[in-house]
Amino acid sequence: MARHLKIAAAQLGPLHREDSRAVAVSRLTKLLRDAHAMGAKFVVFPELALTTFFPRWWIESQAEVDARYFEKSMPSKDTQPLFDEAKKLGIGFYIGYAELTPEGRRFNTAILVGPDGSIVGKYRKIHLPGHADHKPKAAFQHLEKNYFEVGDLGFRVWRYLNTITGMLICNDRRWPEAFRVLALQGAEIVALGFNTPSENLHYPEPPALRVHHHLIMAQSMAFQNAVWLVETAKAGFEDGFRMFGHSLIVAPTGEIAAKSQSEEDEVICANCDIDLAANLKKTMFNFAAHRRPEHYRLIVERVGAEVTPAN
Ligand code: ING
Repeated sequence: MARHLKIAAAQLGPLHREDSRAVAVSRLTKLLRDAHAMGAKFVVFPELALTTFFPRWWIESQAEVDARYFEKSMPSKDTQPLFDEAKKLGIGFYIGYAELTPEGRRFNTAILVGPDGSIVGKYRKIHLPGHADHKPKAAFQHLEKNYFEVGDLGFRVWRYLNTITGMLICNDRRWPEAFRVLALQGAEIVALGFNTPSENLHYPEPPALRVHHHLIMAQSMAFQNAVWLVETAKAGFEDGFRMFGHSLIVAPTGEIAAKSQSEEDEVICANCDIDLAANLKKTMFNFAAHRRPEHYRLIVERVGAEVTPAN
């Protein structure tokens, strides 16, 4: 009998600089109830789901950044209502937030919360895009390298809701190695929240092309690693800066099982057959039978590309 898990991607529309935690939490809680009404048992919220995407702003004062955008504890009095509602409904969830540790370290973090409200696992974003310096001439900043440290917890999976579930965040979806490390640990589900600007910071890239990239990456990463991939956007115009939606639930076959239609608060849901990947993992993507790591050494040893031709 194949295992099924009803999974929802709970997409958030814009959060503006002035929006309080309470506003964010009340919208997240409503999305949780909507997902529950659809029968979902696992809900994936976006990256940095409690605040606006603040890395688009250069903020001189670290104290201001910490006070306005980082969580000193999780849950806190502001976020406890979300944990309480999830426990009452018996729903597990993934949520992304900016983490300030007691030691004063800062990460772009995501957690897996069980249906009993306990924190099962934590992931700290490893692929930080953008830049660390202020670019005053740019239309907007992308300062994740300035505000966050590279994650120090690695790419891990957890036993979760009778599945093996791993976590990633946003830019990680552009790096095949991240998915492969999870798949090599037996991942059956990958949960990934994202905030992706519709405009490119560096050159005039057609917005439709950015969405095309998002869609082909999700389908190929899910298929090549035979995992269910749930990617949830925070979207819409945040203080005038647009981010795209296209939240997705992608099957291990690479087919899109559900996709959001708006750039607002929106829940999409799919009844995922967790054993759908069984045949793929036994044949086409039977890693043990087909992979040849002895020929992959450059992937680990070399960081940037270097021209080293055989002739
Ligand atoms: N956002 C974007 C992302 O990787 C980005 C940043 C967009 C980088 C397009 C490169 C190209 O989807 C986050 N938050 O990583």
